[in-house]
Amino acid sequence: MKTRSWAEPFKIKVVEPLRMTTRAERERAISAAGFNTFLLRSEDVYIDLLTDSGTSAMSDRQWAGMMLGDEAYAGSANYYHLEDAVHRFYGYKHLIPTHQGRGAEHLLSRLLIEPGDVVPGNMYFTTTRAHQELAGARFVDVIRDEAHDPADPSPFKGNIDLAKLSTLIDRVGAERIPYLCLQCCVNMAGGQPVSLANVREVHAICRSHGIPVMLDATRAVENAYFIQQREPGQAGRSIEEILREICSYTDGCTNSAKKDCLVNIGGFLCLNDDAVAEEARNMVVLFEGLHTYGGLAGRDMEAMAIGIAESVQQDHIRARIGQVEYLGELLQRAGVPIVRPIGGHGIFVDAARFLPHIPREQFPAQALTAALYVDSGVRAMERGAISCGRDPDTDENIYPPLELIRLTIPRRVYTQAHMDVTAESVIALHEHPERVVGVRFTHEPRYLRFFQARFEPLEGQGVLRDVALADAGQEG
Ligand code: PM9
Repeated sequence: MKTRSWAEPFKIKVVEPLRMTTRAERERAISAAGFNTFLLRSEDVYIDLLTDSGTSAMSDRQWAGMMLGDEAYAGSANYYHLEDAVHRFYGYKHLIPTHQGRGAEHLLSRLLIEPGDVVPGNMYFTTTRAHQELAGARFVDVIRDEAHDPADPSPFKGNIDLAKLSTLIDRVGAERIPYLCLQCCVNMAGGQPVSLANVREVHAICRSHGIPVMLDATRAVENAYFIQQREPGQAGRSIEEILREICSYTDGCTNSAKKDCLVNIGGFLCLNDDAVAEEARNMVVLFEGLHTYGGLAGRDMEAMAIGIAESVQQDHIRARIGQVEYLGELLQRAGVPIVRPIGGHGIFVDAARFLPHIPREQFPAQALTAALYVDSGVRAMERGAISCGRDPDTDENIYPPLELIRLTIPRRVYTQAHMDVTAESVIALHEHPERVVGVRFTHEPRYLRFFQARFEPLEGQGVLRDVALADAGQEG
């Protein structure tokens, strides 16, 4: 039987007009932004694929929930709704809301890490590692090797390498490992999921050494979908069931609710241990707010409680990942090098392969994000050496194996036509990659430099030469 097309499981009730810009306007805008897409004004962006964080469209039910905000300082009804949703869908015992994910990471790191500790995890994430390091720990990557190879098609490239984990435990001793950080749909690897079998095995190893497992549940729902689709024996199970099972092998989680949970702001820390939760509830008042709001308005917590229930619906998650796959397949068919298999929240273009003429020291991924913006007004994000930062011991730039740009798809925001326009621009650049010019730093902030760094192109004509100039450059 011929496969029938599918469409988004919603219709559009409110629209936000977009501004089209000219190439000259975009050249001025990116130059004023120091060739860093984080420093652009959003009004100068046509299709915004910077991030899926806080950029979702909320449903009419979530907006209705916003009107039910109970803005009492203490004991808001919305906190209890959120607690019910977290208990039901994630299953943890204690909930501490935070203003966003890094608020939860900050609390967890301060609570559990002693200076000199080691935190293993499946590839670093920028804010997570920064908080671990600020608390005095060193992050050690124990992800399987295939995660570092953009072309490797393994279905669960987020998996932890159990041999690497055991070797690390033997080398540093379990007492130096305050917890293992297990990330779902590993962001810097291309949104690559972990398998349920791997989570189970990691749990067993850590348990035998008394090491807690802390989940970064930011994209756990998307991870549950990949388990349902790709892992033998999981096809008949619901997303809700799989999500609960993932969480059941862990001792707590940090969560940026700005992603899977379909809200524009919010996060939470969950813990099963009563004593640690008691300390976290005490500490949250120092940094976020009272333990029943953690930096959020009541209405934000209500929208989150409703968003969590919507996030696990099969038709939602299928369409969400389906849209990412649609864009990825357009690019793959045109021969654009992207991370395979297609991951959860975006398409990650292999900038090192895309721009072989730009050496790593000239930051090809940073240059490509700027050039893409100049070409079409599409805003992407660098996910390579700039994001990775400097080695804390040597202060040298780290050049991770993956030098990527991320075309991140906000949830329920863009249409298939937006994906077509995006693909056309990436494909046009890929036809003449020599047009893109490398960049160097003009300003490098100390923490999480990718957010606020400034650059300049290595040649005077901007970051994207036109075709005639590029040809002349080739000849010369
Ligand atoms: N992720 C993202 O765009 C937003 C900030 S970094 C550009 O991918 C994970 C896996 C994340 C994440 C944020 C956070 C922090 C923790 N873990 O941004 O503080 O992807 O809510 O969450 C971003 P917050």
